[in-house]
Amino acid sequence: MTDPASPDHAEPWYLLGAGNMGLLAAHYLRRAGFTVIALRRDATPTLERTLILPSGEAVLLHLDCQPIVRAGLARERERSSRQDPRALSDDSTSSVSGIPPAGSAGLSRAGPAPTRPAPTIRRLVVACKAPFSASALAGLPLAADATVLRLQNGLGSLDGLLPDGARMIEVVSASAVKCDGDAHRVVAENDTWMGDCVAAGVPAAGGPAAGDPAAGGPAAGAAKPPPWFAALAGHWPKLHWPDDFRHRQWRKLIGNAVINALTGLHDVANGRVFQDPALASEAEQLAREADRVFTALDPTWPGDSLAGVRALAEATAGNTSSMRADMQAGALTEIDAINGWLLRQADVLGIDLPTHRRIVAAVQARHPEL
Ligand code: KPL
Repeated sequence: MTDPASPDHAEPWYLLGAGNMGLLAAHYLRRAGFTVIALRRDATPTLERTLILPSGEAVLLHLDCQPIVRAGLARERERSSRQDPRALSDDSTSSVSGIPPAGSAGLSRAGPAPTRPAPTIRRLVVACKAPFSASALAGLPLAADATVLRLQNGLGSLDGLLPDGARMIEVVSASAVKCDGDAHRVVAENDTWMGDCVAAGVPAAGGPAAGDPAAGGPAAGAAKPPPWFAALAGHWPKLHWPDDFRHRQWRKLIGNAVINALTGLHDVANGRVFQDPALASEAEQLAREADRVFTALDPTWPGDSLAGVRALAEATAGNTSSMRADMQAGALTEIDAINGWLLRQADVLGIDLPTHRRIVAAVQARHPEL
């Protein structure tokens, strides 16, 4: 099924954000025969990470790295090197700005200057945390028709950041990977869904228009999976390309909008959200408000998401949500891409979301100074 010699395998995948989920994606891509290159801010030539699979098997991931060189800078360096070969060995790129904090997105702070011109990136996995997307992507030498897999919580974090002709594929995963000492432990290998990015309010697959095209972002993409998908699905357990992708994505967003925000703010495990009557009541309001937005965007949205959120909280009862972990670490959270995205939709639709407004303000009030 997988033919690593096929032309489709010749094009490497670049990885932006070698954290837990990025490494899991890299592992599946590698297993499917694709080359994966980690993008780095420094000149580290290779990245070695251990991934522990649910079976207990430890996989040593050895990824080649590519230093990030801004598109304009890459052209400039190429031009100067033609005029003066010494130009490629100078140190000027160490002042490149917009670098996510070390460790936050699996990227390091700027180091010595890269010495090769940057290749054009045609396939990219964006797995850095949502708030770092703009700085991580700024000036990357992306091909005009690049394929980008967005493996991040929340929605809209890449809006306006990709070339107009890029194909952005959203990845929604119920799998979970945790840091375990120096290793990355896959604690749950659950369903993962992929689908083309469709702007909110735009019909997903040629259906009637619903609501207002509120979010901006790329227009509805092709509904069919790209050619490489079948090869990848043979090696990425429970990977699907569903027809109702958008609803699955929205269900995940509601789960995050309720559980992450409440567990982060109150510093509790996921299960506590429905055990504590005050939190349970907040959860109910958050879910109800989110349902109003999704129903306005798409009248076929079933609404009544609370039961699903409760089931998710119970299934992950002992977990520390990613937002709680961020807040414990004093890091920036993904609140803007999750609840903030809902607020932006609601704004355009003329809907008030008082509980989301309050919770976004409360979480942001705890953000570190930038
Ligand atoms: O996706 C999650 C997260 O923590 O980001 C949940 C589902 C809430 C599990 O903790």
